[in-house]
Amino acid sequence: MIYQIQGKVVKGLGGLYEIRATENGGTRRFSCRAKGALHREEAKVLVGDNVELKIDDATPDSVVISQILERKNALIRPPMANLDILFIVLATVKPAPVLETVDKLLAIAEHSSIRPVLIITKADLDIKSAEEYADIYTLAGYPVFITSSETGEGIDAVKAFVDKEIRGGITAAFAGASGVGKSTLLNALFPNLALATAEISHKIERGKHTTRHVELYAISPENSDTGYIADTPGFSLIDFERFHFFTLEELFSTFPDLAPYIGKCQYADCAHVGESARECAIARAAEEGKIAPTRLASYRSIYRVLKAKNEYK
Ligand SMILES: Nc1nc2c(ncn2[C@@H]2O[C@H](COP(=O)(O)OP(=O)(O)OP(=O)(O)O)[C@@H](O)[C@H]2O)c(=O)[nH]1
Ligand SMILES: [Mg+2]
Ligand SMILES: [Zn+2]
Repeated sequence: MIYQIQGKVVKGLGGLYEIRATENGGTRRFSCRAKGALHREEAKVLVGDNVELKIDDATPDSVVISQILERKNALIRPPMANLDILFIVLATVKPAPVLETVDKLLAIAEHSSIRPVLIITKADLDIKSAEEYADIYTLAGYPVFITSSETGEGIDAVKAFVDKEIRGGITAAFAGASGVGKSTLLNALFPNLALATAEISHKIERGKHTTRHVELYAISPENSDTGYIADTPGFSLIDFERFHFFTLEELFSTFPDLAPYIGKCQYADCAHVGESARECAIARAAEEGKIAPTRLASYRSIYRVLKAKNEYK
């Protein structure tokens, strides 16, 4: 008999996918490939996808992904679909964060209607920086956790947030640069995971790309209504020149902390990029400490790239 069931892609590696499905009240995992059309770049299966499996129980191993069900959203980095919550992880030092990359991730999450949450790791190495970064993102209106997997600081608070928010099919992911401690923190939250971690390189103070693939973990594996959380490979660059994330016109709406000042600049067509604090309400707000200067700098940097892209077209 040939029949179809639905499941969720929890891992994808070299064209082989792992699917978690619920059948007759129990959960089952399938390892399978996708049908031809779903290998093409524009229609590729992503971790987090809800899919339809075609199963022919006369022939063992004849399970195939026959269809990708409608997506809420899809990201390029980390390559995932249907995210509800994105934990953006940055370390105080080793590696020092690039706030522009953090802000780009935030903007992409906003644009995809994904709830962003910031996690600052390695507070044990530099508590002053931890508080500085926390202030920037608290001011911007985001939830922020300061943690240390070394001392255990903040782990209970993150765990309480996860227990409360990630259930009933909610899907979350940890994202951020290599070496910030994503896998280490996930291990602290869920000791059963036993994910591989590695020291960062001393010479270049960069992570070693220890996690190599995106994998989604069911938080209560025995429960069909579980939430999911993903560990993802670290990345250092989010390239707006090369990839399309959103348009210049959409940029402003991805920085919600700038929104209160819209319409208050001297000129209606103010781009908030080069104007003086006298003319631009957003520049003024940054000077007065109502907006973090680094946030405005990131906005301006993305603006310039998207603007240049528009002119080149
Ligand atoms: N001092 C200190 N070290 C930490 C902390 N969290 C993680 N580390 C260390 O940082 C190094 C990198 O941790 P990982 O968990 O492998 O980092 P990752 O973000 O998963 O890196 P990728 O998988 O490469 O993306 C390891 O040596 C950890 O022990 C922390 O809170 N404090
Ligand atoms: Mg890792
Ligand atoms: Zn302005």
